[in-house]
Amino acid sequence: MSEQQITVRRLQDRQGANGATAVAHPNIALIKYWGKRDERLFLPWTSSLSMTLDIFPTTTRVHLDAEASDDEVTFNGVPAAGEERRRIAGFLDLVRRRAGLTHRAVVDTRNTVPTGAGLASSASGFAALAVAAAAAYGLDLDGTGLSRLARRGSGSASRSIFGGFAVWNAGNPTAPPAEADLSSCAEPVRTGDLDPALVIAVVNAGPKEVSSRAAMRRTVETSPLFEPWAASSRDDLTEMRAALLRGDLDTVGEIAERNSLGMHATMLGARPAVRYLAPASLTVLDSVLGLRRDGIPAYATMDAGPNVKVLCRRTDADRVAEAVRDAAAGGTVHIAGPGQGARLVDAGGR
Ligand code: 2P0
Repeated sequence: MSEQQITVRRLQDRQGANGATAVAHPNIALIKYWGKRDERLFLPWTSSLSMTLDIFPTTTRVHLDAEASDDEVTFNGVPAAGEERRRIAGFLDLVRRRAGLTHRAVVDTRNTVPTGAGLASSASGFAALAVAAAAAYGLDLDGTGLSRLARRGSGSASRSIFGGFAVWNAGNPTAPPAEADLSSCAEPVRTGDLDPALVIAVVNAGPKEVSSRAAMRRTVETSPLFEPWAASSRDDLTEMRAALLRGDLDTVGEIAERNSLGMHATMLGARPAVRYLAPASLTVLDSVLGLRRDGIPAYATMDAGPNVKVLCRRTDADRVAEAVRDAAAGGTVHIAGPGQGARLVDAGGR
């Protein structure tokens, strides 16, 4: 038996198995992540802040296979191929290097969120994969370590390691990459009394034409609006943290709305422009203004897709959902509250 096989056997004995299963939820950013300063290490230009949702979980099982010559990845039972598969295998290589193992893995992911529609499927996906792979390969990581690891799969996944509200720190932009790598991870955000809901209007669940990764790269490289937005986003974060702490949902919503519209402005300024806003998105944005005119505090945020998420009080969520459903004619509407962070649900070997 090789030294590596002995190591894996030791892990198996410790866990009683050679696999682990994790669940993670998507998050919606209220202060957006848009733009990397280091693409290899997934270091962002600015810090971001999000709410982890209690809907659309991803469940991922990672199982080591000593005999396999390659990783085997399935999404909702369908074998993954191309870029999707390459991203997972690259992430597993990172975990293997840290664990000092070369065993391939069988990865089975079940996603309940429409993939590639700007609904953060990569956040829940890589958060669940980080937690399951770290356990399966025997890495002993706390929340900070898991967040740092999840970031290397997809930036926004660093935030889904934590429940409720989380901030992903950009890390010191002048520090050498290895040092910034350590400081760029998420942490929970303290809040005052809040009972928030996010009403999600899915106006189009199909995959987008330009991936968020390509869109943010183009924005950073070509949009004259990027730097001013990044500077104002740093101020937005400071103000939002204060508003969260005093339980001031209206100010949180106002900041979230301007931060998101500003992010979309940076994309519209890119050359060529990236435009995720669709006619139906604008109709939903109008309905949010209408709600506010009627005295219902509701604030919109949008990601790399045409769908609109509306922050409001839990007690207003049904009324907001009704207005948004009328506006998003033909679309679907979901109500989410704050959800739990990523966690292991079973380290068994089935
Ligand atoms: C966010 N988005 O903060 C922002 C707002 C989209 C708009 O994080 O390249 O899939 O894998 O790090 O995390 C989407 O980008 O990008 C995203 P990568 P990711 O939620």
